[in-house]
Amino acid sequence: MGTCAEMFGGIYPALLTPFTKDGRINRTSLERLVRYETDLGADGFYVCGSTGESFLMSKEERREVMEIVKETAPGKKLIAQIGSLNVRDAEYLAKAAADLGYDAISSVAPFYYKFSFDEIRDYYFRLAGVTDVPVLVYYIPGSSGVTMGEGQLGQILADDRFIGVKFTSNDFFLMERLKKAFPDKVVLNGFDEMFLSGLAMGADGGIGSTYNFMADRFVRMRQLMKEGRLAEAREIQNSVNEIIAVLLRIGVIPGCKEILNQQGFDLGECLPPFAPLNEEQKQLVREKIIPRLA
Ligand code: MN9
Repeated sequence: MGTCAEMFGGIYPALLTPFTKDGRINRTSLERLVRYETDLGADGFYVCGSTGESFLMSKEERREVMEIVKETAPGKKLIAQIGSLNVRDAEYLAKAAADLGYDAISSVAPFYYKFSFDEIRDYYFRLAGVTDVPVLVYYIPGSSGVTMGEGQLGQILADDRFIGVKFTSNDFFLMERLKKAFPDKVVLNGFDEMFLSGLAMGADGGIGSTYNFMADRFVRMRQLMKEGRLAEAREIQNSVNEIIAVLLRIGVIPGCKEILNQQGFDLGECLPPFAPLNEEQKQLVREKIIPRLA
């Protein structure tokens, strides 16, 4: 079987969710997107993450996305982000992931109410107990507001039901400490613009928004790093970061959707409260990003 690091190491797009004009899930576009990213070399998919706008969706919509992806990506490693402040919704989605045959579930830490660490740990253990599907901790302090230290994350990771962590933080010291303490668990880098830093500190791959349209570049960087070809890998990181710098100005998720829309996909717009991009922002995508993807 191999370790969790071996089984789950790889490149996972944090899958975007295409919506129709009236805000329903666009099945045709979702299937096409999953196939496209498979062709770009994705090892699997992180379904209903932040990038998938899952915190703006109902549990039924999230289940629907999980089902479509499962049908469209046979043989790919599938991780469903089921985290929700409503723990009953999270449990419903954990069961859905099990029914659909997902390889892992993942959850952001419970946010907003400033829960204690004991409450956060109990939340994770509760979700791990709902089904037999193993769990990937989603550590994203910048968005969730929940910071955990090495000892705290370690308490969760020490449990056999946890396969590792999706690490969306630039605290690479913490990443290194966790990987050193748990070499067999998988660490997946979360910030695309710092992908090489993550690999250098021990990450086994990554999960990212921008992999939706350039997974191939991350696959290549990972391969080059395995071969010790840092200078070539950094050239690709530089090329990727020219694009991400623009995306950070206009908004990453609406921006990723706009890139793919301009490439002929029909992903629609983000759900409110995300605002639609204005003409100036679309122009930036057209002039500063699309030519760099050729
Ligand atoms: O999945 C993503 N994080 C969030 C990880 O969406 C919060 C990243 O891919 C970032 O969007 C990206 C830009 O900062 O690195």
